[in-house]
Amino acid sequence: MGVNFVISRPKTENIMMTNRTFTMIKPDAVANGHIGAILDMINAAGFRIVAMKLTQLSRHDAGQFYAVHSERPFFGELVEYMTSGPIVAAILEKDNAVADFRTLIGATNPAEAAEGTIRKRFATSIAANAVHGSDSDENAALEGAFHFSGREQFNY
Ligand code: IDP
Ligand code: MG
Repeated sequence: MGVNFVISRPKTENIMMTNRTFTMIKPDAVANGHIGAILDMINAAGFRIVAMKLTQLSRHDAGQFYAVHSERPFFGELVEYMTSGPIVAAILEKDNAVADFRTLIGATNPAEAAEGTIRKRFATSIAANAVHGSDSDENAALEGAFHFSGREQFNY
């Protein structure tokens, strides 16, 4: 009566999880050779990497990803910058992931970022601020799904 062929999938897509956030290591930090140091800080803070890739945003991608900022005066600069070179996109897992990751990265403006944060250490300006971190569980799910299929997200 036919064959039941079932692929075991690591995760169901589009389920909002409170223990996941989405990050990008931005073009300045990649170009300056800081991928390894930033991933070390992420691991040391207790986050597990459940999806990751080196990629580059097209202007269309960046416009979509940052659509919420399209009316802001810095939008053009932001799209230019975010498309200027490769980025590392990743989904991270930890209890309270969104809030804890925002604490780890520090304030948007590196001049205001706390000591010991990723932006304090690696950001070069308010635009080139080394890393992205989702601001809510809903956006974490949307941003993760923007970059990764369900099959690219792991549980381990
Ligand atoms: P966030 O990344 O800390 O959440 P947002 O306000 O969401 O900060 O802004 C998104 C990104 O836009 C920032 O990370 C930064 O790269 C860029 N950005 C924010 N404010 C400015 C600005 O005043 N000038 C230039 N770029 C900015
Ligand atoms: Mg934001």
